[in-house]
Amino acid sequence: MQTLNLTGEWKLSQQGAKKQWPARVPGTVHEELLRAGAIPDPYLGLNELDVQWVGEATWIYAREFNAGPELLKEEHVELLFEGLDTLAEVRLNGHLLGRTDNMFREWRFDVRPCLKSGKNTLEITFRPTLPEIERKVKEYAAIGRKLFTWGSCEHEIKAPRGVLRKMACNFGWDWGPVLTTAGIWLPVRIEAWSAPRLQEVLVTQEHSENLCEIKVLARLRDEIKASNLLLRAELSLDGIASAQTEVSFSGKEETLSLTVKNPSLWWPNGMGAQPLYTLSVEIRDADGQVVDSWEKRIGLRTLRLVRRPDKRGETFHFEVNGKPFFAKGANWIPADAIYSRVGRLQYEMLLKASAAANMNMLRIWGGGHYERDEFYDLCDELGLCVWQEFMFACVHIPLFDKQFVENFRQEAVEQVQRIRHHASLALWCGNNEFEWNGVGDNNELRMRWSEYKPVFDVLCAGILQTHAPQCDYWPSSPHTPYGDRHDFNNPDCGDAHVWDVWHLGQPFESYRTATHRFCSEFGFQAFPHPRTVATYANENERNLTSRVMEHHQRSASGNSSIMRYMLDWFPMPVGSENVIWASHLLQGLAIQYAVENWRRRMPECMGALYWQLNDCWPVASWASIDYFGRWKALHYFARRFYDPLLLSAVENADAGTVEVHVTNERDILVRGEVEWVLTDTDGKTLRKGAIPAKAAAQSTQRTGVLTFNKELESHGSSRLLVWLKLKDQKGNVRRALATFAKPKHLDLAQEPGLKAQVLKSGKQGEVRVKLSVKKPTLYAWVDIAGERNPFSDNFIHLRPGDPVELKVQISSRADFDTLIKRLAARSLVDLSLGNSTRPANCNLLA
Ligand code: BMA
Repeated sequence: MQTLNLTGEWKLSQQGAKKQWPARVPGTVHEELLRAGAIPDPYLGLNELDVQWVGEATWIYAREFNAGPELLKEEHVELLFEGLDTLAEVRLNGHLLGRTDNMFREWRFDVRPCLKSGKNTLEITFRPTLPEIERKVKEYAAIGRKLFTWGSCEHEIKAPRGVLRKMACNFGWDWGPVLTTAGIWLPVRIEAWSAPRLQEVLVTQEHSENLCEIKVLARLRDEIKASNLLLRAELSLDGIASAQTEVSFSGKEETLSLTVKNPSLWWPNGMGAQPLYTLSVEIRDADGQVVDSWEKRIGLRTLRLVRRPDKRGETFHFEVNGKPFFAKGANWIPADAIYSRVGRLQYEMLLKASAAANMNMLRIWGGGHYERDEFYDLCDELGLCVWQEFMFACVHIPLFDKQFVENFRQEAVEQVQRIRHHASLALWCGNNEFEWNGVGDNNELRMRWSEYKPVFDVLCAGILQTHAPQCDYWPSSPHTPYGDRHDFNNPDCGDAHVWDVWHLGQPFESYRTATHRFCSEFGFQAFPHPRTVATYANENERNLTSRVMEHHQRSASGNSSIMRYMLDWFPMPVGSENVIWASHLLQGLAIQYAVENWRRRMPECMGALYWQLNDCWPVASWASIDYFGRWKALHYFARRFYDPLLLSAVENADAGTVEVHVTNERDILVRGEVEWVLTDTDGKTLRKGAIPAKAAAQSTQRTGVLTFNKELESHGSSRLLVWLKLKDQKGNVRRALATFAKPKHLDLAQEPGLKAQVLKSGKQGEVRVKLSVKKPTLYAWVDIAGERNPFSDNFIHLRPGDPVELKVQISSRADFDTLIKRLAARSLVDLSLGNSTRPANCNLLA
């Protein structure tokens, strides 16, 4: 096959205007205009409002290219777009090749009739989306069908965007700007061939003890005339061949098998290694010439969703290589609203941070776009299982329109085929929250069950069965498989979106009574890192109620919810920077409450994926990592509460008790002890002791209950702190703290003597910071201006006489002195004292 790559330099212009800008393909109009300085950065201040015209205009991408005569000699010559966003008209040398209406499909056009040898002109016109949405709405109204959008924020396009196959959050979301993009967002090329070509390769695996049988089904695009072709497959690991075989081709498809003895199995993060075998498939002609080939990296593993009836209802857990595991992770949204800018580096930054926080699963939420191949490659490499949704979220879609459904069907087949070989792929799911809010009979503003079920129960499941038979399918998130389908969050079966805290205003404590089987969404907002806020709000605009701060908060109840919960838990912060930090602590605490509870309920609960991992612009949101990649406190908390070995405590202020729990997700028994020290808030030890701790592999144990009712009576709940430290047989240490009063009511020393000593670590690019205190200190954190997320841990509790050392990754080449100048250490008490730039009491020890 010959290919002519058409990515690279194009020209962009607005219809009716003379001016032209250079455009890079793949890309989007917003990206180009921004690069050319033709629009202000929509992520700063209120600029987003000034660039709305971009999404309302018609844009033309054009380029010239030369086609050599050899291309035209081939039997088939096709122009292939891997992705067009969204309403495009494609013209070659003035001939209209076709119109497109789905951003998630590839588009192929036969160009033999109009391709010339020599110079050719390609022109793609992108129409704005809103008039098309309006046209469709009218068309549907004429047949008596209405559509609606359920929005959650003020700044969003209210038109029923679900009529188009385009990234839903493009029209605004409760964490995202309104930037209706257009562009050639994925590679484009001409493909020309005469010899037989592979249409698709489907790989399946059967595992038995120490053996993996791989079946490779290869299908050709066209029926071949003579059976003189050979299909050959080879599997190798780290360049060493582990199996190879070949068969002769007859007809249109052929299957061959490869047997791997003692396969190196692929495991999710934290459970083992992620070996990736290279599988290459070739077809050769009678002369031994390779006429087409296919190569992918696969992992040898089984990965299934297991649902078995039990006394409560039905289990919902994932099993890898026959082993059940607790899914720990977060929800993924597009990493940039101008999504064409996201490259491997940004993927790598976010996915490595997920793995570093002990996550093993991400849910690719249905309101964005299917991610690029690099994303799934990195998930394979890092052991991050993927819960993949079809791109539907919180919109009414015209399921009654056969053309719409057919358009989606083609998209689904292509996307399922594209990512099915990935080791990390754990599940395909139909949509986000349709069964929550979108479907309901006897209401003309809901989708009808009779139209919903054929698509989400039957069509999608069938596509998976045919094109990825070893990947499970789940109709919606959340979904309840039994009984009344409206009971979408039934705790006894299926997955659940647990929004009692935040959206329903319940207290954090309510998480502790939630008994759901698998929590695929729950969350709490915080502002981004102060340095990120500084990118969009000037110093005099950082009060929460300023127009700019409100603009960068898209949840209608966002700021008031943060403040209301803040008053429940923390001392009133003084100054806008401290409000930000307090929101971080609050968010971390909320999600810690939730996840620790569900991990303590293992195996009844087997999954917690918080809403949300990342941001698509600088904004207040539920994310644990902000748009610029800065970790909020939650991400450090996540690293602790997702640790395979978890020590957690449940206090009961009325009874004066503290339950101590050890959750052990490792393969070995944990044997050790939990040392406990009861101090007053001045740090004076009142009582101490140790309890034996034992937790079998893959289990969670309540290892003891400590009683402090006498001390509670004599000292009062505001003056007691229970410090817990688990030490296992291998010397691993995990810490936890229990209190009987909320942080705001604790009688903590205002001058705790927090000291940060910078120590050389001996490793390049790394130093250590030793944190110590004179008085008990809660949520001590270190921040180095200019560094992104350099710490091994942060936001920790410190007891006098028990210092903690953090490792610090230094990206800049700063010497020790400058580093110390840029380092600040603070803790909870600083929030209400208004200390925002308190320099750390630093010592340098070489
Ligand atoms: C959910 C999601 C998103 C939303 C989030 C926060 O249920 O599916 O639609 O952004 O809540 O409101």
